[in-house]
Amino acid sequence: MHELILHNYDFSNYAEKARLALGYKGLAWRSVVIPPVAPKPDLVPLTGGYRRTPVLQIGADIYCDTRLILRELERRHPAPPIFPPGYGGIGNAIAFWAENQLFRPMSLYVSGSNLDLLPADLQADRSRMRGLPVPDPETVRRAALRNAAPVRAQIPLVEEMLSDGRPWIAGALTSIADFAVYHALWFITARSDRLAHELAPYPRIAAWMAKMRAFGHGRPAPMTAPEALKVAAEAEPEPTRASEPFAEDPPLGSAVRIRADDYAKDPIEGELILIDAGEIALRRRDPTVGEVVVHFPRLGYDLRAI
Ligand SMILES: N[C@@H](CCC(=O)N[C@@H](CS)C(=O)NCC(=O)O)C(=O)O
Repeated sequence: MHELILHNYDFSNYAEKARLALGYKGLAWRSVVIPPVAPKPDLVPLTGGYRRTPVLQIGADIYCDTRLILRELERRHPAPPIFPPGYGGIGNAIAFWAENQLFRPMSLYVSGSNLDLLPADLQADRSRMRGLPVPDPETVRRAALRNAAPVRAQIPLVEEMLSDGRPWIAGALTSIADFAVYHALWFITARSDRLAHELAPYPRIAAWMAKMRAFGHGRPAPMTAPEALKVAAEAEPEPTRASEPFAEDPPLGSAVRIRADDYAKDPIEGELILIDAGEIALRRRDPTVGEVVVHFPRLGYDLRAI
């Protein structure tokens, strides 16, 4: 049984989502700290080009994107559940809102307000990642101010979700909705308390965030990037389960290219070996790590035959 290895860095909010899921499930894991900006020479041999954060490695199987990472943790460690029966529809709908309409202005507001605390090359990297021109600091500060309003207009919606006294965002049970909303709000004060006043008026949010924080991060132990590459090189990818493709999907065994449909659209190429409504997996060979299987969620990714 291979260890869970999370490639992550401290101020990544999506990494915080994964760390908290590991804590909620009470799991031991190895933590590889990756650079917050490209290039990521010790990560891309594993992923084939995916550079986002976090990435979960289990031997020679590489799971990209927290939408799949949390599902995979659930598949291997079902209790306690992040996707309890009956919560999938509402949970995923809330998560989509939290990670798009809520988080995008949040990231511009928070990052622009903490410019002096962030790595100097972060803004330039993120602009390049989105195919945008590199902004000067004044432009970043103006964008932060413009995005205060959509943040302030949406935080009360979370207080309202909790206003009937429910313990968790989607109802009686903890679900994916909690993890997705939490990491967006966590980002507000992850780097400094400068924007803590944005959350101060909301007692239900404060009580709920304290319960989420109490899940902790499980039992992380450090691992170096070369060690993680060695684990992949010495492991065989696990056998894949049976596919359930849609009629329009490329056939299993074909050469395909997959890329994120929002930003950081670096293409990843390989042989299609698993596809169903939730997941797409490609087998690839890399000179450093040999054969690996890279797994993506279906939604949020564009798949083409090449
Ligand atoms: N949909 C992805 C989003 C991941 C994401 O955008 N993460 C940010 C960091 S919080 C990122 O990758 N930034 C660029 C980088 O770390 O290189 C997920 O759920 O994992």
